[in-house]
Amino acid sequence: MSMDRRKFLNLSGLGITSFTISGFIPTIHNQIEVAPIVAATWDAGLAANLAAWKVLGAGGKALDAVEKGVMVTEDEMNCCVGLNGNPDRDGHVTLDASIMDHEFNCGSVAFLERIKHPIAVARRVMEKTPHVMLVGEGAQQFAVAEGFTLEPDQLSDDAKRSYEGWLKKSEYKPVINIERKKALSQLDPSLMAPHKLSNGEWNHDTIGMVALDRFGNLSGSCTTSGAGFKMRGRVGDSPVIGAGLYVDNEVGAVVATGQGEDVIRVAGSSAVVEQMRQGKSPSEACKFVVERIRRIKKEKAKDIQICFIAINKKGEVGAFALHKGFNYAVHTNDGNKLIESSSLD
Ligand code: SD4
Repeated sequence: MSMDRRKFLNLSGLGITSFTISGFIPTIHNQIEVAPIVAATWDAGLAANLAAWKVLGAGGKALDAVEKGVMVTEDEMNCCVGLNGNPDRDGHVTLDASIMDHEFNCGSVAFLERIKHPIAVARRVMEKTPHVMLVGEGAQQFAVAEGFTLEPDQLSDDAKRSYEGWLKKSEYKPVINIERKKALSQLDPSLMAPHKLSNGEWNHDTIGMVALDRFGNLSGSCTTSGAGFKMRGRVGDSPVIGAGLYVDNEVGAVVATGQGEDVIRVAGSSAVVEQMRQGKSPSEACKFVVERIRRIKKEKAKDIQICFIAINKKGEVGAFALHKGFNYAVHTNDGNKLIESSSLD
């Protein structure tokens, strides 16, 4: 069936006036629309999903939903995703983000400083330039030319405390969301406190979101402050199309979180999409690629976390992680809930 036919299937010619199949809703005009769905990484995904749902539930486009959704997390004071995140080892917060729509349009920014909403800049790169990716100073210049405000070059109080704690040892170890509480306490117990949220949960550096809209179109987004205390200039998987994010509207959309270097190594999100193309369910496809990473990393796999969430064209969502502790939020017409991901251990 062609993509256009899939978007709206008119049943009147078939003499059918009403039926239901999972994921599809007949409208009063007898046109089948897809039931929208959005999924986002970690517990912060719950709030992000609510913003995305304002778009999707009102009949809006997946692309708008995934941009608006993750902007909530970029704004979050208690969250490490945007400018409130942990700095690099020179004390500067540098941000990565990417966005992709249902027609292989994509845009990303990397090593971007002092801009509050890198995801919105990534979308402008996609829509207003002939390029896919802008980095560093050039990305910042573009953002300012597009009217984004240059925020002060300063750390949030929490990030400042974390950085001061890190400076005591200045030891470079990736501090990625392998249950952040544990990772930070291994590094230095004094780093724990700043990252504890008022509800006792621990937050993460990244949010990734995938969505299907009523037109049956998929989109995805990913935004991060990257690995805390990374080397200056380090770019992770999140802005790398095919690694941190990939969308093929014929098949599905996938987003990654965790140790970016190891997601890049296997072109992670694209690899998950290819597994869904071969017929695997979203969670089977995520598991397949997580297992591949574990094989590659051998005993070093215990030191990293890798997680994928995937959505397919039917609106089925799945996830898989290398280790326990990864959760993701899914919003459908039935509400918004947090799901504990399956993992290899
Ligand atoms: C990175 N994948 O920069 C990101 C980190 C992450 O929650 O997912 N943090 O490698």
